Amino acid sequence: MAERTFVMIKPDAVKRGLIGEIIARFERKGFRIKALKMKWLTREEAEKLYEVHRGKPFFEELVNFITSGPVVAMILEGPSAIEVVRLMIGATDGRKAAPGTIRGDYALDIGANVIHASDSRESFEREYKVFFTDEEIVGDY
Ligand code: 3AN
Repeated sequence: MAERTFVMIKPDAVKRGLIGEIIARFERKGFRIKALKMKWLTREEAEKLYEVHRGKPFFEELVNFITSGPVVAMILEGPSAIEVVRLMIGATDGRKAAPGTIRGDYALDIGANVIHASDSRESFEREYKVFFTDEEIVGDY
């Protein structure tokens, strides 16, 4: 059954010119892009996005990093999108992410790790709303 997930290409990947390569992987896999936007998050928006990590030792670093440059956010749709996209991005720590995954192929850091994707339905619902209104999600094509 078609499911939606939220994906964000982080500032490190945008600065390195990896937007196209990363989006191409999702297109080739067969996901439909339902919304797409480049945005420079404010501190307030970043804190909302990473709400669940508030209080953790790396929270400040995380918010600083994610607001250090523009990001590219998208909503993808396809079968088991949440689980499949998480498999495609790989482990959080770029050094441990399996080769062939996006982080495994492009990241060596745990903070600057190229990409974010929702890990649950609840995360998706919270995260996409930081970037998109429901009117910005395109219809079936
Ligand atoms: P994931 O993005 O794989 O779901 P989470 O949810 O554990 O990883 O962490 C959210 C974000 O916080 C990660 N994308 C990562 O960039 C950052 N992060 C996680 N752990 C650390 C850490 N120990 N030091 C710095 N940043 C971290």
